[in-house]
Amino acid sequence: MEMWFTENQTANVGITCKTGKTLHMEKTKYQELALIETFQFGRMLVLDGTVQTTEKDEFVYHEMITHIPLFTHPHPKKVLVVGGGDGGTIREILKHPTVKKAVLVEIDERVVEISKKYLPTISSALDDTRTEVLIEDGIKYVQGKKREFDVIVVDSTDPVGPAVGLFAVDFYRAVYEALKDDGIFVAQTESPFYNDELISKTFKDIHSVFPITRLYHCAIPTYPSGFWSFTLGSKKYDPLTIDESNIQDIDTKYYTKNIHKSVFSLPKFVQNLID
Ligand code: AG3
Repeated sequence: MEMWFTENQTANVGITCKTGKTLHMEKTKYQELALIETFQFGRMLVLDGTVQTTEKDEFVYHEMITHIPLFTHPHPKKVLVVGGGDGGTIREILKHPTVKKAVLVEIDERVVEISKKYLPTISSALDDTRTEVLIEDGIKYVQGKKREFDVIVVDSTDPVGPAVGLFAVDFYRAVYEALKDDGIFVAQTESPFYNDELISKTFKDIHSVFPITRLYHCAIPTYPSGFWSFTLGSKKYDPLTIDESNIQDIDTKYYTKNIHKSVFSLPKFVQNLID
């Protein structure tokens, strides 16, 4: 018998993948967690029915949420990830030789544990000596910090359930305070096709806090519409005016020196969301 998994991405559209074994399934304190094998994308982490990451396409998201801010900052040393319990963002952060410390604050310890067990290629850097994993509410954690981080990455789920507070202007203000005077913030901000209002509002909110605000995009086959956005807020450095020849060569599959700036060239309907 063939088995298929479907995520309903909107009320009218879904993505369906042929599946092998279900390796794990549980209801954690915060959400339904599933780890399933798919034929097309390898192992897939699903939270509350939504695809979080897969072995085959995770590189796009994790590289793009990381290397755009970290190569915009000339010398990132201390980096915070809010969410991202699978560890993919931490793995990319630790490819930067300047980074001395990467703190991961994940609310759901089961995401970390299950990722370590079933997604070794993604979670590999969670045990690195430069990584500190804290199981707590990222919003509360950030509220207590002042001028501590060079870069803060918000690697959240969709803006429902535990992640709602991560898409709020109060949170962006707290992030601003937690960053050093030349700090940079980035958040995943969903699909321009399906989340247009969210993108407009988030951009406006982030821009009300950070003097430099930029939206960029990438292609992720397993996320809704396959076309994804990130919003960057910066106190000082502008990703569009850096000298790309200073970007060191690191091992990537999506990110390149040339796309560092080109991903900020937006299709007209996306540009319209933020004008
Ligand atoms: N966080 C963003 C996942 C959003 C996907 N949404 C959806 N499938 N409806 C990914 C976490 C990876 N570290």
